Amino acid sequence: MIELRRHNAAFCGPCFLHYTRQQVRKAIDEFEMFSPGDRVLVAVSGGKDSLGLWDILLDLGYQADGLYLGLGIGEYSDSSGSYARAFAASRDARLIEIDLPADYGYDIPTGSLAARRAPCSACGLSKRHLFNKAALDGGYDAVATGHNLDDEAAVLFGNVLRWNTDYLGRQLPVLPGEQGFVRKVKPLVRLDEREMAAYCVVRGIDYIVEECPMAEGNRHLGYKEALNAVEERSPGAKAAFYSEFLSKASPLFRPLAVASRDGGLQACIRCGSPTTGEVCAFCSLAERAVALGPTRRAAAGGS
Ligand code: Q46
Ligand code: ZN
Repeated sequence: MIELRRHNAAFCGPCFLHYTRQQVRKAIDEFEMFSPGDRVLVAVSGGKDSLGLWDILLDLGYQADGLYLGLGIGEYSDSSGSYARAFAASRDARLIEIDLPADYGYDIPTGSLAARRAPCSACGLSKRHLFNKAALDGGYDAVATGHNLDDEAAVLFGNVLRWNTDYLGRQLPVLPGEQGFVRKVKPLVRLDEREMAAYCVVRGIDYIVEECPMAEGNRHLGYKEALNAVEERSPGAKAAFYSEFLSKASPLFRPLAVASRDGGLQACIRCGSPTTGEVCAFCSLAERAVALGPTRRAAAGGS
């Protein structure tokens, strides 16, 4: 039996699978993420959330292909790639692969060093650009990521702590496609981490359990712990925090986010992506990382 305290319920295996699929279906319908005929590109990391999401979308009958991005983070990347490939093979599904070191000449540790930003910041920037590019190149209608309720609640918590009104206005389960950006959707916002882990166990999906070694010191881990402590005392508090934000507070912040984006976008002179400057943030990061050269890359712990 799988006990879900926030729903005051317990499920057997088959009922739990039904429950998880229903939660994903509800999120897709409620936020109009995509329609049955749309082609969806699922960003897979080899972890429980993204592989579980891909599995659910395939079972719900969606046209979902996977996209794996090799980040060049040592053994973690080698291992996570194997899980993604094994899953794709087991479902006879299409997996597109991009390798940051082989295809773009740098890895995340080097990117972080070059940009003088935390690894997760250089990583997030690279992922956003390459997911979007792959989706545009492949003619996909949407990019789906495995962000779950815990992820979204932690990001929300961080944004509220600093009253980042711009980010609060943009923190939505769906970001519409516009001006060279493909629609981005998060179909797992109604499911938490524990539920996704249980889903993979019940379905027999092998996933990488180790966390990315670069995540250490990531502020969101602390926010998750804080929210888990609240959830422990008040089951359901985390889901309420996030869902009530979407229904009651998010509309108030949206105009602020729109205003901050009205800076006028133009095409990056290197890659053609929409950007506010001449060269987009990705191209500028890649240039600086490649310029560090192999010696610095090795020193940074990359490949
Ligand atoms: S992969 Fe990349 Fe995450 Fe690793 S470097 Fe940070 S953002 S922690 S989801
Ligand atoms: Zn560019």
